Amino acid sequence: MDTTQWIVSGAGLALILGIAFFFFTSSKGVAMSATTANGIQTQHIVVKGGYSPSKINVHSGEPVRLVFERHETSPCSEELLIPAFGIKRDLAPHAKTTVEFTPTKPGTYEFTCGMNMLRGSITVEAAHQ
Ligand SMILES: [Cu+2]
Repeated sequence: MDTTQWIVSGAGLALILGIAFFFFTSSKGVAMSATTANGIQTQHIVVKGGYSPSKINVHSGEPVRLVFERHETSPCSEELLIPAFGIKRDLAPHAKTTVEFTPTKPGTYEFTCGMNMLRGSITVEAAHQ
């Protein structure tokens, strides 16, 4: 390869790495702390080929409201399970579905689609003093 080809290949590689980095660091893997309003810890979660954000941080002892906004009709995501809090709900396509529970014990609890393919987790931290 001559110099021009090296530069073009290098630029292409840099672009691919940049895109991969962008997707890796946006939404997935970054834990979001729920926002508290009127004593309720609230987090919106977009459902489209996965959950974003997929990691939620909340505090123990205060009600949690998760608003799932499902932006697809794929059968994979139509059911939502949060077994630790006894939640099993159908998510209507292109609509919001709200689930509420109050965590009482710190720990990390999974939520998944009905097939256990899409996954997220709720980390419950110690109660506010
Ligand atoms: Cu699924």
